[in-house]
Amino acid sequence: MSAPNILAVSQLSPLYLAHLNAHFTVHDRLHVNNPEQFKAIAPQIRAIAASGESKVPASLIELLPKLEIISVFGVGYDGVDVQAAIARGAKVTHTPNVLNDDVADLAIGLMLAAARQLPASDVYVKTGTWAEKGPMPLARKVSGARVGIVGMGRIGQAIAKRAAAFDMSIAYTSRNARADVPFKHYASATELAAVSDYLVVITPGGATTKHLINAEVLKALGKKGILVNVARGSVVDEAALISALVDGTIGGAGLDVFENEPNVPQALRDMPHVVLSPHIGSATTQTRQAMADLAFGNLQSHFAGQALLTPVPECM
Ligand code: 8YV
Repeated sequence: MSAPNILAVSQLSPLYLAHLNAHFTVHDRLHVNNPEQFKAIAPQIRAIAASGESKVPASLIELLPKLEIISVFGVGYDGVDVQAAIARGAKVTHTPNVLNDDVADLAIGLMLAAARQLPASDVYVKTGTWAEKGPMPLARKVSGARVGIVGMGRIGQAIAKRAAAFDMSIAYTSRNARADVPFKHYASATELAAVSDYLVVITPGGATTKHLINAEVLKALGKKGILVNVARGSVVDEAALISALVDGTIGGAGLDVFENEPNVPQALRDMPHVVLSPHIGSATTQTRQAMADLAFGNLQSHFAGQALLTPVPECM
């Protein structure tokens, strides 16, 4: 029997692609690169391989009558129309847990970098400004401060664990209060921001959280507050954030995700009190390998007729 045909819908990690190429017939972005050829192969596509940032809309799913599974290399699957997949009889899988540590590490890293002005300090030394002008302006303290976590899922809890080691007081907001965490729950992001020095966003993307962090939340965070986003760019109203940073409504930001990646507004790139990274939350060799193994493992299990390793909750 020939290897199942798989459509890679966006540029995938070479680690994931290596597994796919060894076991399947992979059509890498054929729908974009060669629509004519794609039309011919579409009826034979049995799986989609995607990344956390991929868009898999209903309009694409409808073109694939034999689609059985969408395996996302990433925990977030907000770009996938899960209901359309289910309607087609296809399952969706993702890669939870294996990236919790890395994303939480980066959240703390961005918080420290923004508060302690690490990128500016680096430039200060390397350009000889230290020798020229003397000590740098003072920064803000992280240890013992108040952190508000927007989203208390697996990664939110990993961030809280790290924040606790910094003696931070921890509170959170999420749709429902959790019985299994000891932190104070706030019903809204605005209420949480009002009692936070650092607001860390780690809630899923998608329609329900779009622009959850808006002008009102930023105002509540206040002029000494620092926003950290390691979730999805869509969760923060980027225009409102830029205004808040420009007029001093908030004190600074550490951002790993953006509304229109990989395009980052020039205004954010120009601001000295903003620290940016290019969506690297899970980008370590170890974690990306674990994600590749799990994303592939889901496909392998499916085609072997076994239970999926990590289906998304809607497909459990
Ligand atoms: C990856 C992610 O950046 O897990 C997610 O939801 O966004 C990330 O881990 C992505 O899937 C790799 O392209």
